[in-house]
Amino acid sequence: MTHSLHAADALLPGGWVRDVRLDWDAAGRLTAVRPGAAADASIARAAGPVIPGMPNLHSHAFQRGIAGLTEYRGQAQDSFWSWRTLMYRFALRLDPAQLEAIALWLYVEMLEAGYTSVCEFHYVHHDADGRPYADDATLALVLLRAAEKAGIGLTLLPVLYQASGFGGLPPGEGQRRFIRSTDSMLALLERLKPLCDAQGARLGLAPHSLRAVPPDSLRAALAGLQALDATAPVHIHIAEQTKEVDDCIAWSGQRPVAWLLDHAPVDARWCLVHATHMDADEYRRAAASGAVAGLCPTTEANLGDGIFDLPAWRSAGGAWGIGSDSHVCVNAAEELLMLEYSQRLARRERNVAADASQPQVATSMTLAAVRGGAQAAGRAVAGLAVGQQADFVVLDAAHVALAGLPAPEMLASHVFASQRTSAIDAVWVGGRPRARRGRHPLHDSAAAGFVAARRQLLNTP
Ligand code: NGQ
Ligand code: ZN
Repeated sequence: MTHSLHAADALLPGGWVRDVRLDWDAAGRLTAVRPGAAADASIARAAGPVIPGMPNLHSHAFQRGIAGLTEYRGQAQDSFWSWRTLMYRFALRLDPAQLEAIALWLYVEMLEAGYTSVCEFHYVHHDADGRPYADDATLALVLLRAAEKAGIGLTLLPVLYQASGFGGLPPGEGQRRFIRSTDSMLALLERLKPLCDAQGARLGLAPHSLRAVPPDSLRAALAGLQALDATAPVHIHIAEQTKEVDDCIAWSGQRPVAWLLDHAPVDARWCLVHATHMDADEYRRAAASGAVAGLCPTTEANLGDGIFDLPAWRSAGGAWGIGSDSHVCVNAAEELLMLEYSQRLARRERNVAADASQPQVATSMTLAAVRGGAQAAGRAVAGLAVGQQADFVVLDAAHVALAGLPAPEMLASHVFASQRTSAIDAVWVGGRPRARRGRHPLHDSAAAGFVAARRQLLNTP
């Protein structure tokens, strides 16, 4: 088994470096990262620039099954909320085998597209009637299995979901598969903890949103998590839609992010997913809390959420990462492109997410998103540095979009000018090759399983 790689160009946490030798141990952790290393004929050479693997900080695996199926106007004004109705309908039909087929293909796609780990925000817990499965962890186990088969790193975030709106409004029928008491959530976490540990997965908790989790439950669930693992990640959807902001103000007199900062111990363990609609004070306070902003640019565009103010967040020192969320796009490079382009469109500027210390925008964004993604994942996946996992992506230097360019422009072309084709040669997770020449070994079988599951689901009344 290979434990070393020579990269003519590698993107280390501080920037691009020439002639880097990477060494890792049998557990897949980097033990040495040596710039200026002499090429050694006995060590494999990367086929192009080596960049850190991207953690995907937000995924609802099952939604891969409806990607592309809600792109029609169903009523006079389609919105996030009408999309959600269609998505719920789909969630009600899913069985465990279908979820497994969808998740396996999704994770294969993620690996081929440069994501080396994923935070799974998992909220379909029960059977179609809303009753717990005989083994209450059934669908969580499906996700653990799919991640293990594909070979992607996992942070599993079981979701607490109890209400349909602020003030503890009772859940709707369409939400019956999501609903759990706080005690049953804590029992689920206890059951999952050793299984996650055994797989090298991290277990955290996701209160779905302030809409779905009343304050008392939020407090009790966080206390239970604290007892189980005081450093476990906590993810929450927040301030994604303006209606959520308005409803939160009507309920509490405060905007959602301000409310959360005042009522929960938000710190670096937290990932604020979307956080699209914040005022200037919230940008400053949320960034200062140390929490990661979980940006999902293509889903946020797809659902008409609004535009996150990245310069405000960056200037407040905020950490951020990217997620593919509803999976209308499963491609780390395209998320970065969408994020930067939304800023350009809103501000009529270029290269917004770069600065004097790192003027190459694709480089600057990749490094920031890896750092923030690793923090949100609660795993040692923060890039090419000793002690981190050997999770990396080798760009294809022979790809037409990249050939003959310097390494920073190769990454820029991968992100901004690869015409939606992949410019990835190989993807490694924990020191093991998961995709070669852009393909995962399970590509064909997982794709066939996915197509069959989706066909079944479309034919289910
Ligand atoms: C979700 N998805 O939980 O899947 C949400 C929609 C909600 C996104 N926000 C449901 N992208 O927020 O109520
Ligand atoms: Zn989400």
